[in-house]
Amino acid sequence: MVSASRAEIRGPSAEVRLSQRLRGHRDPLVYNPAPLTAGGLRLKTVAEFAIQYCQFLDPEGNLAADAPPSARDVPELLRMYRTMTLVRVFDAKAVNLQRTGKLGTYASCLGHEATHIAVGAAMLPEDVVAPVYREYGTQLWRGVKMSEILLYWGGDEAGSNFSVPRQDFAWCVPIGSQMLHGAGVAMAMKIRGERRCSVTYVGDGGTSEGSFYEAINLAGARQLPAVFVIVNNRWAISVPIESQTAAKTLAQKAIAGGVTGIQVDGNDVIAVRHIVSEALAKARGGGGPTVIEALTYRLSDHTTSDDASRYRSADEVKTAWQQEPLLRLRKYLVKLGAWDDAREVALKAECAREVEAAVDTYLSAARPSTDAMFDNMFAKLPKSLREQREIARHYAAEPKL
Ligand SMILES: Cc1ncc(C[n+]2csc(CCOP(=O)(O)OP(=O)(O)O)c2C)c(N)n1
Ligand SMILES: [Mg+2]
Repeated sequence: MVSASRAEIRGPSAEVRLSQRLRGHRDPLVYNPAPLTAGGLRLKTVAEFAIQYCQFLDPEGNLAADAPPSARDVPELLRMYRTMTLVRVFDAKAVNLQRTGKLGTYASCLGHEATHIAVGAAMLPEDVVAPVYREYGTQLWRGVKMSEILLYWGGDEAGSNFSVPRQDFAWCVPIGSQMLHGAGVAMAMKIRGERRCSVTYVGDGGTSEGSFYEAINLAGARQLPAVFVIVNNRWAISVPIESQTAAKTLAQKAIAGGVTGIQVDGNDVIAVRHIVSEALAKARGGGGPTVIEALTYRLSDHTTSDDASRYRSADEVKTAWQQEPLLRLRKYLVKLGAWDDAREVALKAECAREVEAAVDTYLSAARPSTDAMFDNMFAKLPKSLREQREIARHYAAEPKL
C-alpha cells in the first residue's frame, strides 16, 4: 500500500515566504513577511515535506487490499517472474565464468531483480535507459542480449553496441555521470517535442555526486520527461548508507530541485512497476520529472573483485535474504494458483539452457582487435593515442581472457 506519511511532498510548491530583511532588497517574490522573532530575524517556512512509501507485496507474498489492477495480471506477473529467474541464473553463471578466468570483473545484480525488471516492464520501447553497471534485468527486458552483456564484461567494446534497443546508453562506471546523460537526453526529447522519457539509474553512493544534483536541478528547472531511479542497496562498495549521508531518505534529495521524490519497496516488483509507470505517465504528459528511491539490498559482493564479508555481518545478509524479491513473488503466484514446484523446476532448466547458449555465443566470438579501444573515442584520433594504438597492436597475439 502507499503509506507512511501520506502527506504530499510540498517542498516544491510550498509557500515561499522570503523576508525583505533577509534578502536585503525589494524582491517580487516577497509577500506576507513573517513576524519578527528573537534576535530580529524573521522565520520563513520554505518547504515542508513527507515522503510517500509504496509497498503492495510483503515478504510473505501477501497482497495489500489497495493494490492496482496490474497486481492481478497473471500472464504479466509470470513474464516478470520468468525474467527475474533468468537474470538470477545468468548472474550466477557470470560470476562462475569470472572465477574460471573466462570473464573480466563482473558486477552482480543479485537481489536487485524486482527493481530492474519492474522498471523495464514499466517503460515503452521508445524510452531510453541510462544505466549504471548492474541493471541487466531492465536491459534484458528491453532486448539486450545476454551474450552482449558477457562481451562487455569480457572487455569487448562490441558488447555495448546493443542490437536492441539501439538508443539506450551503455554502462557507465564513473559514478553519477549517467545522471547527466539521462537529463540531457530528456532535454533533447523535450526540445524535439517527442512523447518519450529517459530513465536514469543511480546508486545510493551515486546520490552523493555533484552530477546527481546537477541533473535533478536541470530536470526540475526545465520540467524534463525524466525518471531517476535511485537503487538504494544500502552499500556503496564498503560504505554503508549510514556513512553515506545524513539525509533520512534519498528520495528527499529531489525536493531541493523542485522535483517529486518517492520511496518504494525495491523488492516488490508490483510496487516498483506501479510507481515507475505512474512517473512515466506523468512525464509523458508534460508533468515533469520524478525521483524514485527503490529500497533493496545488494546480496552479492560489490563486484567479483570484492569480498563483502570483510565489512558486513553474515547476520545482516541473512536478514536481507528473507526480504528478497523472487521468493515473495513466487509465494504470491502460488497463492494465486499460478505456480508450483514442477513449473519452478522446468523454468530453472529452461533458463539454464538459455544462459548456456548465450555463454557459447560469447565464448565463440572473435577476439576483438586492440584498435577497438580507440575506435569510438574521437572522430580524429590525437597523435598520442595513435601512438598508443600502435603499441597496443603488438599485444594482439596475446591469448584471450
Ligand atoms: C567517480 C567515481 N568515483 C569512484 C568510483 C569507484 N566506485 C566504483 S563503484 C562505487 C560505489 C558505488 O556505489 P553505489 O552508487 O551505491 O552503487 P552500487 O555499486 O551499490 O550499485 C565506487 C565508489 C567510480 N567508479 N567513479
Ligand atoms: Mg549502493
